[in-house]
Amino acid sequence: MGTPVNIIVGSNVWIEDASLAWIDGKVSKINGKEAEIETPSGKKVTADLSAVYPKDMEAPAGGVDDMTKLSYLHEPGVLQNLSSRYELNEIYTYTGNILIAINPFQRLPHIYDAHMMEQYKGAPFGELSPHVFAVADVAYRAMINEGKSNSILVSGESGAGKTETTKMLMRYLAYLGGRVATEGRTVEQQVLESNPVLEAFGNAKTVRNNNSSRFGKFVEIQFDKHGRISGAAIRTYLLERSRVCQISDPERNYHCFYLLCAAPQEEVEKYKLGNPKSFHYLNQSNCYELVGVSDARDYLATRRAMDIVGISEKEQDAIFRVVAAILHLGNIEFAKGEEVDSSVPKNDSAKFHLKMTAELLMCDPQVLEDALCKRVMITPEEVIKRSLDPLNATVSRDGLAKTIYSRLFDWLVDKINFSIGQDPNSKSLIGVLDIYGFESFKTNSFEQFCINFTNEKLQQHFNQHVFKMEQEEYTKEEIDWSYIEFVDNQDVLDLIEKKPGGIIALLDEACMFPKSTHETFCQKLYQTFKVHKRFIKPKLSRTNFTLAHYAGEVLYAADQFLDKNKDYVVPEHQDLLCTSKCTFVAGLFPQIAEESSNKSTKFSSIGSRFKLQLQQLMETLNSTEPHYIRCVKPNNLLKPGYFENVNVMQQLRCGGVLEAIRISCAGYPTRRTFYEFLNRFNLLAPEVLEGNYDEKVACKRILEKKGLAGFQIGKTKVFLRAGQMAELDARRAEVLSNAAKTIQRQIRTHI
Ligand code: AOV
Ligand code: MG
Repeated sequence: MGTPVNIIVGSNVWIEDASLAWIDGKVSKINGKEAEIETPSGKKVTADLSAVYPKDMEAPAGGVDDMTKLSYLHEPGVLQNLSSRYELNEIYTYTGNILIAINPFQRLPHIYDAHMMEQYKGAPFGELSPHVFAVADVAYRAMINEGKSNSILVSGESGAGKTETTKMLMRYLAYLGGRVATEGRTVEQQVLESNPVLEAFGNAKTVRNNNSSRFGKFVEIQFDKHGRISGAAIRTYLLERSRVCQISDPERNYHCFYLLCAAPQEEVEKYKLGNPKSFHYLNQSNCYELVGVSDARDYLATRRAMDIVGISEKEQDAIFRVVAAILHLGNIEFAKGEEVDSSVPKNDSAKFHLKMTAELLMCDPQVLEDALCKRVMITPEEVIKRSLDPLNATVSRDGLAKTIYSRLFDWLVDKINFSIGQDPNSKSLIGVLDIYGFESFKTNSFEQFCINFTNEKLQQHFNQHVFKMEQEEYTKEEIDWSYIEFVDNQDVLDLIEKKPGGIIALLDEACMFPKSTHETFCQKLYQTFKVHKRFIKPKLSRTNFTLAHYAGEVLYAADQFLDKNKDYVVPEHQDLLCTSKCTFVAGLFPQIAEESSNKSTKFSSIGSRFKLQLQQLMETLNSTEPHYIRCVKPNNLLKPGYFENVNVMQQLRCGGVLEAIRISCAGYPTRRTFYEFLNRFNLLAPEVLEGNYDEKVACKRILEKKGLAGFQIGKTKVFLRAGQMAELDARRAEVLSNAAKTIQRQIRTHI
């Protein structure tokens, strides 16, 4: 970013440093293209002049609230600004219209209280300190004034604070668009209380976040013509199903399992639960409790939230009965049966849990056992019941647990949507997106593939708005603009989603072809994308592939891609549950009509369905005015007070924040139509509007009279450089305040 200007001996500069990202120092010598720099600790370092950046010694100690106000806009400047603000607990900083939010990992006093909400209500953007409320306020005002839908996209890596930010946004919107509390539940209350319900069933402790959302969420808040909340719709994406039966230390399963184990005694007894340590689905990890969290209290809170979102007592009982059933199901262990390759419940304990599962799911225990241990094979000649060996019976059991749980989660989402209700007359909405950020682990599987695909999509959306829109606007207005290149990621998107021929399409093909394995799938990928510059075949590997994402390369292990892509409910499981005597359970597994069940061989894929969901999401987003919030995780310790430079830098790069800063500052971040401009600033030079005036000329005169330079006058708009709007506003405030004083004086003299 930027090139060094006038670096001389004595200059204060920033230089790159492997562990701290950037360190500052003073230039002590210059030899040709190299500079010798002395750091405050007395160390001497040499660096190439092109890698030395000037340090702004005038920069305010507490940082600036908008990056566009920095005098030297480069990476070290940005980082220094964020870090010095973070030290003062100023966790929010603007970059033009983008809000950067750094997780404080502690409750900061008062920053989200009612008084704060009152302050931000209707305040012009940028007037008060940066805040999530300000972003929500802009979105709300824009919606009211322009009648256009808005969306707020919150992104960041796991634990960066997306969900907390989203909740604050929702609270603020509920405050703006809420009604005075009347009897009964209000829509906004229900919208807010949907959060604890979904978190209980869709969040879990992971190594990265004690309350990690294991699903993506788009909440669409609908408003009536008076700007009041009139309905809402929640869409969720890709719940992590594997967690239900597989967890690794020190993570946890979904919160609801632990909540239920901590429920009041009579419930625990009713469901024959007890210590979470006794359940296989929970005891694969040694973590049962969370610091600062009471599962018992959260159980009651979840129940209360369920009441508010309109889930009846009876339904709640059924929900927790199903949760308990899953725990018992996981404890059904299998041993070899008498026949070859068959299996039976291993011992009395397994039999007990089988009986409990059947009881809780209200189905026949023998049918349950058969559904777990046997498969019906239909051949043209006959129908054969084939036994499964203990290993396959266990796979069948886990499959059943995952299916039930994901149906339960979908039921909750549907129920909440139904109960909050949609407003068919709503003209505009504000959508809030809380979705997993880019992920790159040591081993990456199908989940990461989908997550990173989402992020590519959102990155493109971001690019298009921040960059393309900017350029298009300049072109349309026919003003000077040296185009800045940005990396377009359409090629990665094509690689993933193109039909036919993209990775998802090839995966579906592989899943439909009975003989394919992950190896044949990978071979096909290697052949097809031999020369694709975003696809890399790792040397020696036969089952891995690397994609060059916008945020970096990610190595995917394809060994479970085929299994994870199959959206398939074993017919025996379906038959078992759709005949449950419990209407709730049966309702989770509606009987498929005879006609379509013949087509049940028709393949349904998670990848393709997800792609479609994403397409719909993008369509919705494209019809809205977007606002971006980038959440940043300052450290991996999840503790307050630590600001890890390299870590933060990496996140700013991945989120496109640095690119956006570069673009918006290089150009003209502020623009106003002539009319708007004159409306606001004519009082700076009222004479320019006298007589027959031309709007364009009048704008230019005002700017010149105020001694501003570097701005541009387009066809319909004035384009201002970073900081110029603030300067004009300051002058305007002066004029207004003088005028007010004069009036007061006049009034006084009249009295
Ligand atoms: P995430 O949504 O981005 O991660 P969360 O919103 O769950 O992250 O935040 C993680 C934790 O950081 C929270 O549980 C809080 O303890 C803390 N935190 C975040 N924001 C704030 C804030 N503004 N004030 C105080 N504490 C905060 V994930 O869902 O894992 O991708 O998948
Ligand atoms: Mg989250």
